[in-house]
Amino acid sequence: MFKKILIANRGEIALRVARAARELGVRSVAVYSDADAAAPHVRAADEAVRIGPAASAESYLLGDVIIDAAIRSGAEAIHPGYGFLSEREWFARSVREAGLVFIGPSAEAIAAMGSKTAARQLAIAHDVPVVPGTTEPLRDARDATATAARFGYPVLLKAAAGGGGKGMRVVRTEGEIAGALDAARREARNAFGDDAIYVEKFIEGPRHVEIQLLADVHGRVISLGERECSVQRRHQKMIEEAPSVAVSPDLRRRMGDAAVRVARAAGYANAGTCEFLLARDGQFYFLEMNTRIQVEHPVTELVTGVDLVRWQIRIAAGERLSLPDVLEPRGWAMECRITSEDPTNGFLPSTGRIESLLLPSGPGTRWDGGVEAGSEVGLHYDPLLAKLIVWGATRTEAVERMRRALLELVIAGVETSREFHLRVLEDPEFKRGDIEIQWLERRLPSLLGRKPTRAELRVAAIAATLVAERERVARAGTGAAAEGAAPPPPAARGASTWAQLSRLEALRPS
Ligand code: MV4
Repeated sequence: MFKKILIANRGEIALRVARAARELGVRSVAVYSDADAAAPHVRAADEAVRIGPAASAESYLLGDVIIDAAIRSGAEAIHPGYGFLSEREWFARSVREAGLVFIGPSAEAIAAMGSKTAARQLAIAHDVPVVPGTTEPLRDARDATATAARFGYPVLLKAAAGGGGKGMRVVRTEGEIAGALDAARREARNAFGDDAIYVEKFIEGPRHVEIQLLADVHGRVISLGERECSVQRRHQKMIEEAPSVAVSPDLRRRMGDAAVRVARAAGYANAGTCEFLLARDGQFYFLEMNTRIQVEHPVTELVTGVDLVRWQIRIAAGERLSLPDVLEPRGWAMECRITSEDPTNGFLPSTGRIESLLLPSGPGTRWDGGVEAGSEVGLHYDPLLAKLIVWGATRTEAVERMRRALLELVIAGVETSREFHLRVLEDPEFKRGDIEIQWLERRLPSLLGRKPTRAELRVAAIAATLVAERERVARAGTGAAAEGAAPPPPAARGASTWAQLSRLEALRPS
């Protein structure tokens, strides 16, 4: 085992890796930008190295500076977390060439999965189902028209270098295809510097189901089952769970076997995830492989009892997987991503200081967070503040437990997704597990427009009365002063309007 590793990341995932390292008796080195000098991940590690100013491009994305920090601190390996340098082929190669171990797959495996068309070809060659379509880039609009006619509308134009939905266009009629091809090319060129576009049949209303894999460097690959990630908005997942209501033990085995074949074909080692579309008819299609630990890995940990990050480090150190081939999920796990975004304002990022933070705890409750009271939330990094993960014996228990845990959570100072999550948990379709990749966006108006309940109005009325009373006392105080009555301060004026409105609401007959 390593004596010391460097964590090339920040926030909750840096803390997650530091915890795994400590449990293994491995020392950890954090890196930080000027914005993160006082961040929790810096204190969670045994040592910390400053790598640059706040901007990611001048700190967390500087591979050479990070490798240099690893060498100087005597670390033997680098854990990249997710995002930042985690899926950069050149970084994995540079780490290896510096005589260090990259805690992740080889540069070659990252490259093999980086091209979506190459990954598709690899899947096809190993009998893994992919969506009907091509793997050759389109030449021009004429080629696109002929190819689309072959598969039938609707079709989806996708960037070969793609991922994350960039350079993707749905085409429903022949008349739209030339314009869509131009638009997809432009977007792909800007995003990836590569404007190659190919065609797939468009699958309507599928679920996004992914398979978690672990592979050691001795050629053993195992599946840890699926995660259901359909609750997403603009390719940002909001809630994930394991298992999926749509996956039977037989389907789990078939999807797991398919994912294992893809990983073997790529010579894959370490933790990885194969993404699939699961169509309404039960057909599944391989989309792409993510060559990193993912944000939502804890739901798999809670239903399998396997510590994925600990295994990442053990695998990188050359250990053999000592887990069974088949790991049936036990119970149900669910994760809500707590972000500093304001759902009532188009999910606009919210900034400021976290004034207070009260964390949920109790049975089946896990908090993977990267912030604390006093943390400044800016615009330099991803808005993910923390993940709230729960376990229950059944899906219903997990939903009830998540609701309870979200009610315990208090974050003051920045807007967060907390209340939005509470609303999703009350949705009858969500409660039934009746979700697919377009569900959240279709449901947004009803989720955001929902009227407060009687109980919520009652709480608001009680709070309003307390605020009004405090204002009355404050006014009595200023009235006694020599200057005469001053208007209440702006904050109090705002509170007073709110107080009046909520009192009126609460007094309205039901
Ligand atoms: C699709 C699809 C429907 N049909 N391919 C989105 C990003 C990339 N990973 C692939 N994506 C999709 N590919 C076919 N042939 C729908 C999506 C898609 C999607 C997939 C997974 C999770 C969320 C999504 C949201 C919108 C579209």
